[in-house]
Amino acid sequence: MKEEVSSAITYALSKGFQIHPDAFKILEKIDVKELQSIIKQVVREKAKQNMFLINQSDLKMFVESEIDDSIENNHMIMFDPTKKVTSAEGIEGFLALFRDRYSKLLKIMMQRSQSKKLTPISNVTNGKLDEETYIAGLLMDRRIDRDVTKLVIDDPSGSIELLIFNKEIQDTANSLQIDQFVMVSIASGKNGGFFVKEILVPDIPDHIANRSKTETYAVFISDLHVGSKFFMEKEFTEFVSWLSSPDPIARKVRFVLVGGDIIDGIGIFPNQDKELLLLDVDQQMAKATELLDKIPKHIKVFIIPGNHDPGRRALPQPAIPEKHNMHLWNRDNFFMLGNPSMVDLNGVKILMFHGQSLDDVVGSTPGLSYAQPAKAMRVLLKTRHLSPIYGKRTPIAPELEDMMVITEVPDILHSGHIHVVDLDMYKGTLIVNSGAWQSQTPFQASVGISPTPGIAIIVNLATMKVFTKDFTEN
Ligand code: D5M
Ligand code: FE
Ligand code: ZN
Repeated sequence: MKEEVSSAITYALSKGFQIHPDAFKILEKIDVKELQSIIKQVVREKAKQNMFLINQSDLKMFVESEIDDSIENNHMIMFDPTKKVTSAEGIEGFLALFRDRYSKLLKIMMQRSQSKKLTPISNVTNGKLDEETYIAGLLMDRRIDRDVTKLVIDDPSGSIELLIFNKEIQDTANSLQIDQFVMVSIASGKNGGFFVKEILVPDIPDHIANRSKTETYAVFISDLHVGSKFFMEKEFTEFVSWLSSPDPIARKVRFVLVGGDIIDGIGIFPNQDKELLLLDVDQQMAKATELLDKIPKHIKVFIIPGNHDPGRRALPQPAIPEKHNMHLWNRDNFFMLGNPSMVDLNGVKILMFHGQSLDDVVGSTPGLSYAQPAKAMRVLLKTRHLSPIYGKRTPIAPELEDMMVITEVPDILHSGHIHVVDLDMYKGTLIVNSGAWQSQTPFQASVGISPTPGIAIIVNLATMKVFTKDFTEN
């Protein structure tokens, strides 16, 4: 018997465990370099359940050849901004960014029948209009003047001010995001000017989501905030051990998606150091790496950054730089991606976006709140843009291409940032906000945010059935 195997057995025996004869065979097959940490993990798990016999099923998942490979785990990275982001382009860049936003969204809008009646704004300023005239552009301004709502819309040919008198259309106008793309049917007013007859937004079409051929599970998490005094290490460790437990669902997990805010970072908000346990980014990253490293190798892990992670803050964000977590970058089953990114898992298209812009969307849209982030995520799908509002709290880089446009309709839209678990289904797209692993911070308490931490979201990619698993219980 190999020395590592006998020392693993000795360890288990010393903790009062028995080892089933079948388990010995499996022990022999485990990579000796990992044997010690695996046996410790199994002992800890079983002791918690008051079971002191280690059998075959407790060890199987640590042996590659014992993993059920009939469960498909195909992945394709469909979009990752990491290699595409450039340095700031200055004022030229902002014009280019908006122009690209306009042309990408116009292309999406062209699939609507009304787009045949589109006219450039510069052609409608002289007052003579056809029965049905549509213009399309970005909503630059909205003002409410007693009973009249005024909109300013720009396209590359010019700018136009429009009036709305109808209450219903005013409500639609009030739910629009500033800087979003709209298409509007207009008519000339009796006393000059133009008024709005109808507002159309890009939106996603009703569709049937793609499915995995095999019953494969994907787990969605975000907002670990490792390094914060409020990071829930115990619950997070429980979650990671669950992934290698004999639980029948855990056995079918092949993907874990991490939606940003891996660490708490340094200097992200005033006086943050009072809330930190680890005072340096590399220490925080090392701790996060140590925890994530226990995810078994047959599970593919996709990680995007959030506003607390190292690297550029402005959207789109490149992947967390390699120098901070070389070990994860080098692991074959870990994929460090930018924010936002799109991955195809067994045919199911998943758009991952940390969710910075949700603060602006919640803050500027009547009827939305932090308690229901999925409703705010619906707005992103309707605008076909992950960060429509420019110049508020969400920093957006002046790239030549607007990489935040939702060009392809996702089967799942995954965000975090709000720290509240919320699920929704919108026109065939599953919306997931994956909560957090950080308990309520004093700041969140002061602004009335009640997080729901310690919960993982699990999706069966064959059926799109979704359920939650709470690791704060017991
Ligand atoms: O964001 C955690 C939560 O706190 C999320 O709901 C947004 C909210 N948040 C973050 N910064 C602010 C400010 N400045 N005002 C109001 N609400 C805020 P996280 O990215 O984890 O810090
Ligand atoms: Fe967060
Ligand atoms: Zn965040």
